[in-house]
Amino acid sequence: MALKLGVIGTGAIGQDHIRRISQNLSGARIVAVTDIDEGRAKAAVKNLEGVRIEKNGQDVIRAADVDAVIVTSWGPTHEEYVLASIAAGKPVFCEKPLATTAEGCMNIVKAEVAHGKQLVQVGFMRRYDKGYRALKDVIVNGKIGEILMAHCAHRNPSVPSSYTTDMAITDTVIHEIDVLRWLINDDFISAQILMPKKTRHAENHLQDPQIVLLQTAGGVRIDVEVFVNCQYGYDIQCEVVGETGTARLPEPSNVLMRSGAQRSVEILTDWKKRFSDSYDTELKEWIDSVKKGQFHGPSAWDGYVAAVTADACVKAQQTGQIVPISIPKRPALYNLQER
Ligand code: NAI
Ligand code: ISE
Repeated sequence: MALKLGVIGTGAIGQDHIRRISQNLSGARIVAVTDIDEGRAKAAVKNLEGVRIEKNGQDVIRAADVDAVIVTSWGPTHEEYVLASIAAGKPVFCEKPLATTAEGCMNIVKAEVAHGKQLVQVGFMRRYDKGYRALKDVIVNGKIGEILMAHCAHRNPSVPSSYTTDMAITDTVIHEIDVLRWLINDDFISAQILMPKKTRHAENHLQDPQIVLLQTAGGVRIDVEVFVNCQYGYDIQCEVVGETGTARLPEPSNVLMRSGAQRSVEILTDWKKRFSDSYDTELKEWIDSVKKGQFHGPSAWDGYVAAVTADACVKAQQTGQIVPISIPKRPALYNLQER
């Protein structure tokens, strides 16, 4: 039987998830959507049959025919909708960030622990990317020995003028924070940010690029270059260095062209295409988990740890200091989760 889904927020990623659930995946169908911009909600489902437009997110969550909820509205609205889904006992897939503050994420963790069963998954889709999964396989199977360091880059061609310096962490590097913790299977203990020479392509108020330095409890050192006005493309790099070798995230496969005395490969320009397969796998596995009632994906706890780490990075941006990160003991509810 198809799982019946309600979607809150039909902007860029909401529309993309609606399209993939309706066209690429089986096992679920959208029955209700909402957006504060009603026209956008209507446009998002204009080619789908039998989808209702609800007045607001709470109506989507309450609806008797909605088995599970997808939250793809703006970050500051996530906490309210995730808490309401838990209160209604409905599984909820929430795009990152789980909440915009660590305190908000902790409210969700506490509500889920009180409920006694996992219901929440956070949209950290890189854990579903074939390349990152291959990298994890190399690490877990000891193929390059103990991990010592990782060198990463997260580059976007450009960002809107509303993008601020802290968003380089909370909106962008948050993906590296989660995926590196998952790859290395260790929590972070400190963060520091270095500010290189600023690009002329960034707005006056935005410090771009930045270098984020993280250290894990086991002593692994990570550097992430975040450069959101790099102009040339959407480029995600990750190289892990172990005691006996190194392993690098594969490049997206593209045709190698020889033309005009050049050898060239296209570089993608947006996150939608770069992680398209990962989003498919992420939602497919989430739909299967909801049906089985067993969750393996990024949990509310992972959302909380990412938020605590991001807060430390933002403090490091503001102070120029090395900021310690302290993660409390993980509640037993999350101990069985695959890491
Ligand atoms: P967007 O601005 O394109 O879309 C958000 C939509 O939510 C808008 O249509 C807006 O009208 C609607 N909305 C806002 N408040 C609402 C409310 N209370 N009820 C109903 N609708 C509401 O933004 P985008 O890029 O789609 O991002 C949405 C979320 O997804 C953000 O949290 C973002 O960080 C995350 N995201 C995750 C990505 C990933 O790679 N996992 C990629 C892009 C976004
Ligand atoms: C965006 O919100 C995302 O989540 C993308 O995956 C990320 O690469 C981009 O930098 C963010 O702005």
